[in-house]
Amino acid sequence: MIRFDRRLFGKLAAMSAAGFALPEGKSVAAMAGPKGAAAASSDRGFPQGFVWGSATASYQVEGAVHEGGRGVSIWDTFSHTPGKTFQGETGDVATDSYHRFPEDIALMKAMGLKACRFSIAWPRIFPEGTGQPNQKGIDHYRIFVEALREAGIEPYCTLYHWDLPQALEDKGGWQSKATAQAFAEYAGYTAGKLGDVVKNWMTMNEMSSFIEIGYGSGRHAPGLTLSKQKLAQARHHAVLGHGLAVSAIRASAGKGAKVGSAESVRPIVPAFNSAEHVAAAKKAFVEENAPYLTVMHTGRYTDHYLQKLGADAPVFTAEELKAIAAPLDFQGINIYTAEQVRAADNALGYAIIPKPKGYPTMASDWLTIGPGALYWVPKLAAETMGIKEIYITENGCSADDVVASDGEVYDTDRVMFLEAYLTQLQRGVSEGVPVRGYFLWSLLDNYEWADGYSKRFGITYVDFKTQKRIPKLSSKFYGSVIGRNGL
Ligand code: IFM
Repeated sequence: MIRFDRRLFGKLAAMSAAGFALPEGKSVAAMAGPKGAAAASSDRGFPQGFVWGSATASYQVEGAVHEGGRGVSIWDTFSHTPGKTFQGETGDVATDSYHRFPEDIALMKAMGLKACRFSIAWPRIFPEGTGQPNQKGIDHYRIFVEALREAGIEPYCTLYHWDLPQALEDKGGWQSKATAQAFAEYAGYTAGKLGDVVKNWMTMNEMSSFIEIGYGSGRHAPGLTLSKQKLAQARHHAVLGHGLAVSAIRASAGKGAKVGSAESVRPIVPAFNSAEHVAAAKKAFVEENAPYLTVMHTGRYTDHYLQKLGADAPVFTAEELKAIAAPLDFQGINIYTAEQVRAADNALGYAIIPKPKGYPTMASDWLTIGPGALYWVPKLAAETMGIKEIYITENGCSADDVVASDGEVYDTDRVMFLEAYLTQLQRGVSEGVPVRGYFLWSLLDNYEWADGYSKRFGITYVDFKTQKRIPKLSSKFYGSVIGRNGL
């Protein structure tokens, strides 16, 4: 039994005043009940206007790789190279969303989504990466974005989600500073053409993934395993491309444009909530994200990062650092896993705890479960880097979904995952962590890069033979969260 507690009543009133949703529209007074006893806790609501969305990316869903004047991307080349992807699968067709987007938008609308995060394929706009733009590419995205708006869904556009034009890779890709400049030109051009219908722009998705996996381990396109020095330089060119693009978008997108990025940070969480582990986690967050988020928000590489690289450190100028740290309107953060950190008596003051054997994962072996990251990561980003507006631009999981005999998909494991993560997000938001929205990865099962179609991340099941879409139990769960603006 919940007893009446003046502090709880005060907290409810304050939350209500701050715009937090109470269950089913109840007022605080109504909640207090006839004798003043609180009937239920309202601690599970989100602020009014919280942005609920889903996310996808061009190469993972569009297909139609030879249509609309699109040029070749590094993922076309890589996925068609034998031995690079699961069973040689490619994104040639994917979920065919280039043609089927009206159906996808209808799914979003049925769920009550307020926003859609999608990406533009650079080779659809500049088939050769630079030079002659392709009007058909702009037309395609305009039609898509207008259809979203028509459905009452706000577009959030990412300009680079890994499908680099092959022509640029042939000239060095992210190893070359010219790619950073070409990216800024493409970003500025596209924002100029679509700025009247798109207000929220993200430069790049997960620099840390496309550089470290594409040019470091070689598991992703373009499949290179560079030396330490060349890899450090490629990282620098990626953050530089981001910074230059921020200014280019601002110059061309027109009034009301908001600019950010979507980064996959090292998802630091303290071993548990104690003063010493939290202090260690703060140090770790800055240090472990040194080449990406930290330099973007502080305008410098940390001493430790540069010392560790020694002679392999990137070559850069003060002017470039200034460009990289161009102020953002928001920071998008993609979160899947958590890295537990403890206080340590070493030069850094922290240590990352290796995952014990048998640590739980979802269907992808890298996807260890760590819901606390949705509380701690945005909190650490706000507290250590002063970031004032955050979106969770990706969160979700793979699961071994099957269609049941009644035709439904009961992904109770994904529902459990999402409920646990959203609970931690709500905890942070209710404490004032400045997260303004959440984009679930992903609307649809889609092409999961080197894993091909073997890993399903969607809240909508896709039969890749027929392209039939089946909303999973998790899409109904997500729809109910959106509908009540809370858990
Ligand atoms: O599918 C990817 C996405 O493209 C980038 N973030 C992680 C997702 C799941 O692996």
